[in-house]
Amino acid sequence: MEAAAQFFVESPDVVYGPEAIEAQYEYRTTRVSREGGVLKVHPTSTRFTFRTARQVPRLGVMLVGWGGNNGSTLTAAVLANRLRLSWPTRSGRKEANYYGSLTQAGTVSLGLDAEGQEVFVPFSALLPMVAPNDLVFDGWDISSLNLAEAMRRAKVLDWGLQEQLWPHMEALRPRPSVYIPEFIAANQSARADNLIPGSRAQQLEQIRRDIRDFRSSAGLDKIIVLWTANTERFCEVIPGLNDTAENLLRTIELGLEVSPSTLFAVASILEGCAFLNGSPQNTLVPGALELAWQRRVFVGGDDFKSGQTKVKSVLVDFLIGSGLKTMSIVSYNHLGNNDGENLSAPLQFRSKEVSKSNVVDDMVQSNPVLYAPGEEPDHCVVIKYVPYVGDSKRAMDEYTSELMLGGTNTLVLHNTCEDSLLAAPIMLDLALLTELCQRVSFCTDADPEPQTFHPVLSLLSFLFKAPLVPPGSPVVNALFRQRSCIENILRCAPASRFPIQGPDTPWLS
Ligand code: NAI
Ligand code: DG6
Repeated sequence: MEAAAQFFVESPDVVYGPEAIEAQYEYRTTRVSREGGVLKVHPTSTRFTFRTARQVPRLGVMLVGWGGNNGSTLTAAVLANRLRLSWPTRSGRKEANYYGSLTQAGTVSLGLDAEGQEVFVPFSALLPMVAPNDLVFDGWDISSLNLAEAMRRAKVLDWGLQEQLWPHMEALRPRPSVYIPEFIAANQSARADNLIPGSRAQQLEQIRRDIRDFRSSAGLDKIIVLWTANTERFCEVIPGLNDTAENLLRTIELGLEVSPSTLFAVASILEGCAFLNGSPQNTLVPGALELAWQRRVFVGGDDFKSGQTKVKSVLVDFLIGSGLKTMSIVSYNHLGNNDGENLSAPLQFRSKEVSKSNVVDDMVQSNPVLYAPGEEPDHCVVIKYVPYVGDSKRAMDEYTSELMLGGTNTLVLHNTCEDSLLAAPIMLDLALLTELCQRVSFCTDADPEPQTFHPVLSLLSFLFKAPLVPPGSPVVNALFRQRSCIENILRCAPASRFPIQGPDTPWLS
């Protein structure tokens, strides 16, 4: 097995032009209708032309919560890779890498070679993508610590790596941010010393100025804004307040209730920058989604899918897919980082509980042989704050399933890892894939007008616990169906000869 860096498709259906790759693709699927109690399956076929601009932009990523564990760890990871750092540890020398990143460390099979051996390429080789080492970071935090101090506070990285990174991170300082105490836990107030003053409308304007300032001072072509700040409580969706774009903008103008994360989402959309939400709260209220639709700006969310949920979205898919009836899922976590402290408050825990609990719905609904309408497994989520363990999160899960003839099967998992080292590569993939999606357009024979993907980027579902999808589209939680979605679109854009399979195409709607 080898991982080649570059490949070309030799086919009349794929044209490599100087500016774009154009690929014809025949997408075959089926539609099902119900007629008199009989299911009728109708094969359908649509001919697509995909166009992917080849010019990779200079990309800036603005992190909201830059000085947190995730923000400082991602910045450190990119610097460590760019500088090719290595450092001693008690188990030997370690070198910087991008393990955990689907685009950088995941591969896809191109097919068989003349010897019958499978040939693999990294995901990042399928289409021209921004190289992670070229990303430029900036961001906001309510805490004024510079990124070197933030890295030390996070206690995620080995000391030898921190020492080498210190001079490079010291000059990076988060911009002041919006602090509205009732949205995050009261235990966060002590770090809120770096704030944007003024009314909500003035704060919105300041965020927009920050984005423009970063764009011009760093000479960027594009910026993506990623929320990796503390989990907020859910906000109520209220007609007249945040249900439409117009109402949401008026709410901000009048200084009525809006969460900091929604304020950032609105600012990003108004600046034409994609906005991604890595926390569980409902930042992208209907008004924000409508604004994204009106401005044709990509948004994605919610809540990075890093460890426990990733395993869950594989294991339950396997159990139910094997015909076993999973009836109880109990997920217990403890962690000791600042995220854990924030989640020790009931309203912030509730946001996380919701996003961690709805992750098997599609698998249950896919099997009416096992589950009656409305029937679902018990699903319990517990999170406890234990300061001593720091960023090393412990996740324990118990899955109990019914076997044939009254038997039961109980599986127990224990998972320990540095939470931020799982989250940082996911943040990287989110930025790189979102940027790539901005360069892809397509048309069909029936509708030759070029279109882009729907502004709600459901293609990113693999990376989120509670994926946002376009209205009316099904939510897919099963991990490998989500992975197929990304793989398929990356395959069909450059290479019509590859088979495309798997779930329907909400990314096209
Ligand atoms: P953290 O608590 O270390 O960092 C959050 C940062 O946000 C802090 O530096 C805080 O000062 C800052 N902050 C809070 N409110 C802010 C605001 N309004 N504007 C700007 N900055 C603000 O947390 P961590 O571990 O970095 O996690 C960040 C978020 O990602 C949390 O919501 C967490 O639940 C979520 N998440 C983390 C995962 C992981 O594996 N680490 C996985 C899934 C989600
Ligand atoms: C406790 O669960 C803290 C959370 O922020 C999680 O660490 C995070 O959401 C990751 O969750 P999961 O289920 O993707 O590992």
